[in-house]
Amino acid sequence: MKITFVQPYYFNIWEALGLAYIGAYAKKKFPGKLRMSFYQGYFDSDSTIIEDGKTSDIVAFSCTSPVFRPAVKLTNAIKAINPEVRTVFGGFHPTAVPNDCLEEEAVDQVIVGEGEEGFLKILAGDTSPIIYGDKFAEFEDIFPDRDLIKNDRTVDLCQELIGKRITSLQSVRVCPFRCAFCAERKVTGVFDPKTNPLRVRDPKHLLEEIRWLARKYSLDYFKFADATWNTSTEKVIAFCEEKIRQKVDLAWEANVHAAFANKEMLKAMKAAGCIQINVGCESGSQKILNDIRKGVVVEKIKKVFQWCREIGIERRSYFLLGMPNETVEDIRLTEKLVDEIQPDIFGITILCPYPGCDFYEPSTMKSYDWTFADEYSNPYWNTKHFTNAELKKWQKYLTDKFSSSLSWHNRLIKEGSDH
Ligand code: B12
Ligand code: SF4
Repeated sequence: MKITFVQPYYFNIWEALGLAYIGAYAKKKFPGKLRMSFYQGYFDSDSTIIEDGKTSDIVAFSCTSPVFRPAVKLTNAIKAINPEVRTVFGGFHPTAVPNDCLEEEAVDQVIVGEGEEGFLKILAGDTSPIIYGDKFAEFEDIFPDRDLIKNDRTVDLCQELIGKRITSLQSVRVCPFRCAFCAERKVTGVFDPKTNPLRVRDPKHLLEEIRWLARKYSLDYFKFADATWNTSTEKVIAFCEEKIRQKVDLAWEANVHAAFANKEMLKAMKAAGCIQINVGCESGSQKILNDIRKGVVVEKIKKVFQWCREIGIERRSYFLLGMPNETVEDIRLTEKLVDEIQPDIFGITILCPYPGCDFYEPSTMKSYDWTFADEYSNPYWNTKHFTNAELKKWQKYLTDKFSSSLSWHNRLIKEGSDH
């Protein structure tokens, strides 16, 4: 059976880790012969993708909301040449709005949730339009197929853009939080210690993959793609101790939730070569943090940044404007917090009501084209207190004020608006 996997074009990419897991699992479990190829819109032209797809049995697309339309365009082109090709859509967007995806004539099947088991069902002959992917139980035993997703290309791209050879890994599935603005829980489900616990990889297994990746791609650095990396002190310490014991001398970074962070954990991370933590601070207003179920208090955010400064770990902060109850006073509190914590990298976005988050309202938003709308610059959001233009003004004010430490994406927007 011939399968073409596609990550459609987007200007901001990383390796298609989800497809790498699906490919590895299919190779391991499917009894028949598989010929799998992978294309990534960032590197491969539409014509290359269509050329390969038109002779495949299945063409499978990985979609966040902004890449859904480009994926449909490719699907239509492939089906126009060969209507026999089966087209499968998976990832965050199809998971959040499966029926909307199926309204596109050229979309045959949608997988909701994690893709490994669901895709295997398709290979085994299931032709249902919507397939529910069961929890991927073997996550802790398998390595994603990096050759399939041509991981060397994104590592080379990192080297070209930032001078470091970087790739990312997943160490845990399920996020213990359920923030209102985030679609994370759609794919792996809402955390529940009994029915949907965290699935954490054994540090030995994780380090085996890191060592292998470091050799294979001559890495300088690695990142954890996990939504929340520091899910417990035990997990963090076990990984850091094992990394030191195995003498894996590679620098890294991770997304850290301030509520779960403590000084002991951060010290262990520093000792194990962690260079940077990325923290979703979102707001300096406790009222707003409570509203969005961030699960953290402002004072704790301040402490985490203070500890990291003392310990010598760089700090990246993500902030978010446009929560429904946010007022000028709340934004001023955010500004005050940034002044106080002095992040090394500062990012500020505007809420984007993607399908899958609490703010997505199908009756009014179903027709939105997300292709050019992201949380950095979207025309789709205003609140009772601010118009879209006013939110953008505040974003500009803050990016101007903290311009010396802007994130890459915010710098792009600032440069665009300054010219
Ligand atoms: C790391 C990350 C990034 C990285 C890399 C993303 C990438 N791989 O291209 C960077 C920083 C580049 C990034 C960029 C963006 N991201 Co991002 N990102 C993440 C994050 C934290 C982890 C993604 C990841 O690697 N997961 C690990 C892999 C193993 O899981 P997975 O990709 O979900 O794949 C599984 C399933 O989704 C499914 N699946 C996926 N594809 C397919 C395909 C088929 C055929 C099937 C059957 C199943 C299937 O099966 C996979 C295995 O179980 C997620 C949140 C999260 N915790 O998942 C947000 C998330 C995916 N990102 C999001 C967004 C919005 C973006 C951006 C638009 C942000 C921006 N403004 O630039 C871009 C879009 C990038 C793109 N190419 O589409 C949203 C998506 C929401 C939505 N409704 O679409 C998420 C959910 C976060 C959020 N805000 O809620 N992101
Ligand atoms: S914003 Fe971060 S902590 Fe909150 S649910 Fe999403 S991934 Fe989890």
